[in-house]
Amino acid sequence: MKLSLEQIIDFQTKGFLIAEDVLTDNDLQPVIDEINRTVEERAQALYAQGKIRDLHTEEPFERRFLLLQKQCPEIGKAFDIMHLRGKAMFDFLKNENLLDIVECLLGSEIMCNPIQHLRAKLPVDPTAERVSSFENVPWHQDAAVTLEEADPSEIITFWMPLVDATAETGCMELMRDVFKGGLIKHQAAGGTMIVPELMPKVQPTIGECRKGGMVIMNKYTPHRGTTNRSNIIRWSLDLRYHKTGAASGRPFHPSFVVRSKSHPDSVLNDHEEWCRLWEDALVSSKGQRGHRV
Ligand SMILES: O=C(O)CCC(=O)C(=O)O
Repeated sequence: MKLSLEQIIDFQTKGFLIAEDVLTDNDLQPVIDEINRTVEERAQALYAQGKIRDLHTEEPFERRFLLLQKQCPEIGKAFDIMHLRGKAMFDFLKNENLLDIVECLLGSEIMCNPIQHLRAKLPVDPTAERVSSFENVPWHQDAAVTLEEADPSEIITFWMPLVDATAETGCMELMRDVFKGGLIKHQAAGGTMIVPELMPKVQPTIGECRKGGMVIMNKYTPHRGTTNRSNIIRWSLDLRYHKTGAASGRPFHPSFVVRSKSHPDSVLNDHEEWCRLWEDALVSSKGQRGHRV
């Protein structure tokens, strides 16, 4: 499926686009199955160590991890793409339906950017002392989580919920048109965020997006993740892509070619090689600054 001309113009004028029904269950289910398998493996290991008392095996994808986390937060440790390095996730990074959309905006020479996350946004806990800025991401522009080397690069974010993302479960909130002004100063305190006094005076758009859809964002579009006020986990993926050869903003982490009309052989199809690239990079990049602030 391709984006229509209207959708492309919409993205280019507002700085974001919510494209519904672009991915099918066939695209997403292998990733969900793989996450479920990891949850099961970790739950069994923690159960064997006596850290989990109830395995909640009957609970669905949207609930089980939450019920396990409540018993043992350790289950969520390093629960992200580069640490899990699953085969289904690797395949999804090159998913044809996803790349057809990416190609509409970036052309046919595309690299997967290493800034890529799987997020399990848990329902808000009113008794918690601290809110994680990974789960409850404050107002920011994605350019602020890249290094200056990527300033000339067009890096586009493709945010995809694995369950319906609504105002209740937690979705993107975005500011239209603001991207035209470029980078706004960010601060590190409270998670990388736009300096509060510099927040644009723009009425934000609530970016509800059903499973199968995606929120596509310019790297200068201010956005945040809203609080999950439901009783399910808002699982999502946020992936980024850039033109082959452009700086990724994280030179010490692996970018790789996912589509190339001119050099189809350059596409990385070897899952084990991708795992090796991440394993090496995670060791050699320890202590490296990834955000600008
Ligand atoms: O998933 C979220 O709630 C926030 C994600 C986000 O801000 C991003 O992908 O840049």
